[in-house]
Amino acid sequence: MVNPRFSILSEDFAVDPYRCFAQLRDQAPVHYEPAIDSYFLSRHPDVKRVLTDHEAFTTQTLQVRAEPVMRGPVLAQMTGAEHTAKRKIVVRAFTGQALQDQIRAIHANAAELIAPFLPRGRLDLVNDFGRPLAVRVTLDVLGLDKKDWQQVSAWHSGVAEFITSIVLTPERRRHCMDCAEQLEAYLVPVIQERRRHPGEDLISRLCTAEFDGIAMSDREVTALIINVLAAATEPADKTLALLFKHLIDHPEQMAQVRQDPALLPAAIAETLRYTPPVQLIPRQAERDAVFADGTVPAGAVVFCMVGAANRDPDAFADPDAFDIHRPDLGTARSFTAAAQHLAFGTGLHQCVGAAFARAEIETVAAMLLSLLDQVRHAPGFGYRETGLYTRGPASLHVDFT
Ligand code: 2IO
Repeated sequence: MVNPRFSILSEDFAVDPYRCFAQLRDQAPVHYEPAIDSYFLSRHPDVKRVLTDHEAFTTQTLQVRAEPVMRGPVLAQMTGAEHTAKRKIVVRAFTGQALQDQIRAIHANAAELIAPFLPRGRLDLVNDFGRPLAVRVTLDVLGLDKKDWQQVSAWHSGVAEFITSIVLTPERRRHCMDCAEQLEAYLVPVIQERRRHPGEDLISRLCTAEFDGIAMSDREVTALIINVLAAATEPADKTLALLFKHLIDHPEQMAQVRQDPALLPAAIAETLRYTPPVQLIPRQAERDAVFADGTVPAGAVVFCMVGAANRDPDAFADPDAFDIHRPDLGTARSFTAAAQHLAFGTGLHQCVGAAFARAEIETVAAMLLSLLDQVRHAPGFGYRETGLYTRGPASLHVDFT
């Protein structure tokens, strides 16, 4: 038995969830959390089953977890022909020529943001660089005005807090809703303008695209813009900082990646497996579901624990080691539907931005590796991660040159 007082909501778990995962998988693979009336699944095969059995486990819970701040239905809520058509519209906006243009924007943003820090020899990779970069790249992709980035960033924080919090006080809920309402009011005139004068940006594509005769309403475009804003921004700075943290902590692997940049995708894939920035994926049980360790009742909310599943010894050998050479990683597959790690989810609703995410982290990491010679932890700062739903370093102070 796991300590009966063990809780996902405890301070202990928040400080370091990774040290609890083995016990959860072994002794409570279907862990019930009474305070929030939800089930937490930690085994790789169980998580995979929940994410691929779409009949038994639906995304209905997003109606309360996301729709209020998204201001409409997101892609993950849709099913059938509508889902297929609209997913294709979004996929197109994030692959092919569109992706090539986005890589140029990523490059330009990163170069501009890093420049002032180069003479100083020190920066906080999360707060000085990663977070502003993530927001600006997303704004460029969407075709929104970068001069508004601080305002949009503040609204985004409120939206992200809503979808990623496990418990929310009525005051915080009000704050998040205010952010979402103001963001919507900012976006509606932009959408109307792009419908009249479409450009090459993502908002224009969402406004004008049609697939099998299916196009999007203003409400759907708004929801998808906020969906993309959150999904492209929230995990990006975390992944970048975690990649550098792991490479700094494993100097021999850092040296290998510097020597052979072709290893960078493996380093990114292993970072996503080892420390996925999105730790939880919610689903709702359509009917009673029996697992080896217990039953999840119909209607219950189920959280897939991606971090725990990615370290299941049934899926990866020596799972608690960071190893960019691990034979079971499958780097090329790692950013596709065939991925063994579950950082992008799996099944029908697997991340549409996986190729974009890879391009973003790869472009920026390659640039930083060549600019930040001898990058290492700056002494005296300590290291702390925050977040249960999305999780990453609170800061990452590094010295270089
Ligand atoms: C609102 C956690 C930022 C997504 C959700 C339906 C968002 C959806 C995810 C990721 C990252 C977010 N869920 N991306 O887990 O689009």
